[in-house]
Amino acid sequence: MTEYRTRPLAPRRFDPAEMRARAASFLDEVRERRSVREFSSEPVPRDVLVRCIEAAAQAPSGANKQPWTFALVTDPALKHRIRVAAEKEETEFYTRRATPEWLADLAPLQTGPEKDFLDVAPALIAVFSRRWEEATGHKHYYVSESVGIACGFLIAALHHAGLVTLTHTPSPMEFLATLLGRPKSEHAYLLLPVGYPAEGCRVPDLTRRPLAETLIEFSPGE
Ligand code: IYR
Repeated sequence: MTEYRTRPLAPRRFDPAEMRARAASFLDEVRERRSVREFSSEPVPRDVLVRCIEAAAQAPSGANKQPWTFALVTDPALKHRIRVAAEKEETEFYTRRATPEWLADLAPLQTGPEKDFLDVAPALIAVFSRRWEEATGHKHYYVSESVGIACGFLIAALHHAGLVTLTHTPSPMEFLATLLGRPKSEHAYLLLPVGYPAEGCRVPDLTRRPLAETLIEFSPGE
């Protein structure tokens, strides 16, 4: 029988008071996170972006296949080509593909086909999901769940580092794999412009559903 190596889990126990403080402070921090569409063009330190991507890649994944690739694009010419291709799809979306109901839901966000943030933001992170292993053709498992979790880590890491981002999903996004020369096995999952907010940046005044609508609980009887 094959013996698989294990190692002890590094203990991380906090007393309840400290747990409460940590949970509350994390909540405060994520509560402050907002999707941003008005970016400053100020460059961001590359090593910070790389660290955040490394944090994203610590996410759990189906059978630990880590079915993701993160493309970090800071080249202005390439960002511009991405913008042009994204705006082509978005124009199609806003003028033809979107249902009236969808457009009505988007109205408070004041979005439209113009995506200047793809030029202005100093960095774009294109996330690709890897549906199978290029070398062997073996399929990966729970790919979109795994990549979604990694993107959650990435968004939280960027916010924690003091950067802003937008989960941008021009649809369809095939142009990204083409422009960035990705293999057939990879599928564009998310496009994140990253940077600092523009001076005087404003965001829609949105709130989250109350916890009572979000959480249902099944506790042992009294
Ligand atoms: N992809 C388009 C439309 C869009 C769709 C949803 I759902 C949003 O929450 C926001 C935008 C765009 O990026 O404009």
